[in-house]
Amino acid sequence: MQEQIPPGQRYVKKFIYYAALGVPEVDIQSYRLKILGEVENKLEFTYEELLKMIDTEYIRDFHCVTGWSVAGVKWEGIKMKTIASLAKVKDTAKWVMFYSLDGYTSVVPIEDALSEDTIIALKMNGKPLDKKSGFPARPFIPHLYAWKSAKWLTAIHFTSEYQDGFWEERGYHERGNVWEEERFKGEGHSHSGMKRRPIL
Ligand SMILES: Nc1nc2c(c(=O)[nH]1)N[C@H]1C(S)=C(S)[C@@H](COP(=O)(O)O)O[C@H]1N2
Ligand SMILES: [Mo]
Repeated sequence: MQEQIPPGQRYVKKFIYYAALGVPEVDIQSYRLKILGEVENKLEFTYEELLKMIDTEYIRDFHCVTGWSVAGVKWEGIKMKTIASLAKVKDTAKWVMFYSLDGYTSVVPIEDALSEDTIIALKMNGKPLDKKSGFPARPFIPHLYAWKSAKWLTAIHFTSEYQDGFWEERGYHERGNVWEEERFKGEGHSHSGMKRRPIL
């Protein structure tokens, strides 16, 4: 748990579910999570393999850029650092693009992707992610806004060049740090207040 709520956020009791491109059908038998791009070892994991790799459990809040936050969510998943060391990420990797089954994408800087608390989440509040929460997997980075948490995750692409994801293409921030209010591109520490109202 954090000691305080980030600026401009308010707590709500329940998650508000978003599926900008719809909720996809997932066939868990053929599902694979792929790790590719600026890595020495390209990898592919089945859902069973991912479950066996769970190495992290913690309680962290979840913050949507539109201003709602859910307090005290229990998360279980695999540290991105664990996955990165198996894949042997090259030092040419500067960004990570997350790809979802529905076509959604989100991008984060390598430093945030590999932070101590960054996980590939498989369970929330003691249960596998349910269908609308992104089963089987979604990245979770506690200090970034939740649009970076791409549901129905199918690939983690380490890249040397920046590329917009779904919401970044629509003006949302390259990093999206909740403590610095990086909602839209060009916003952050240096400014006070929002320039646009986030509506997604
Ligand atoms: N594939 C996919 N992932 C997504 C989204 C989406 O529309 N599609 N919305 C994002 C946004 S803006 C938020 S706030 C969270 C919402 O998570 P929830 O639907 O589990 O509440 O998912 C993020 N991940
Ligand atoms: Mo969001």
